[in-house]
Amino acid sequence: MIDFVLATGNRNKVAEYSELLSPLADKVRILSLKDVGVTGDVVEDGDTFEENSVIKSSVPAALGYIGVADDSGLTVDALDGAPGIYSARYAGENVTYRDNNEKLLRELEGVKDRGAKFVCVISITIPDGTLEVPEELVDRPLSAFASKRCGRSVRVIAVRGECPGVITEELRGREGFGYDPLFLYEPSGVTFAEMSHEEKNAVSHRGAAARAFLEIIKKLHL
Ligand code: ITT
Repeated sequence: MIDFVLATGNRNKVAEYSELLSPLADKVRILSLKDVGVTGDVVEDGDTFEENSVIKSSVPAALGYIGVADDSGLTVDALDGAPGIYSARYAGENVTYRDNNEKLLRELEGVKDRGAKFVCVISITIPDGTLEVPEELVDRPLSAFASKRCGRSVRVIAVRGECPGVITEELRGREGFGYDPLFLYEPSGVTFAEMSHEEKNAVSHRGAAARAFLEIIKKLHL
């Protein structure tokens, strides 16, 4: 059994990942930051989803643990990709999902092109000596970035999942979190907030990234 420390403060993500990573349950134990004694917020000051994901997965890695994190967000075509990496704090610091949704609706008032996509980058940051990693899986620039942040030599593997959709004109549904009530998944004709966990995971950015991540984990000798 090997420990992965999931570096997130978002309880919804913990629930989604427990489900998504359940096929690994006999090999991998998922721990939280709290389980390894880390408290407090991580400052996400990267320029890309990839960098922010690695900034988070580097927190347990700096302590010698294998860190896993995701950075995710919504990019809206008519807003030049906003809110993007600022999705969690679109309407300001310490805002609610409702505040962010209301701001998005205001920004898109009268806008016809409502195309958008959800993006999720999962990164795993592996301190040297904890797990053997095939070289072809390693992202070199992100590994250098992470090693600097961790103050020790680490290797990073990163995967990206995306899901295209359309921003609705009003909130629809009560499931999920964040921008889900405004994100229409056109093939189903419903928003992510009108889907069950399973339905959302089957098509979502996080589901796509998690499946790619699982494939990669299978290539590691756990
Ligand atoms: P951690 O950084 O602690 O993991 P967070 O909520 O701050 O949790 P992110 O930095 O990845 O997570 O920000 C992602 C934001 O993007 C999140 O707060 C939502 O507003 C939005 N988002 C990401 N995935 C989403 C999803 O599946 N459904 C709805 N909104 C999502």
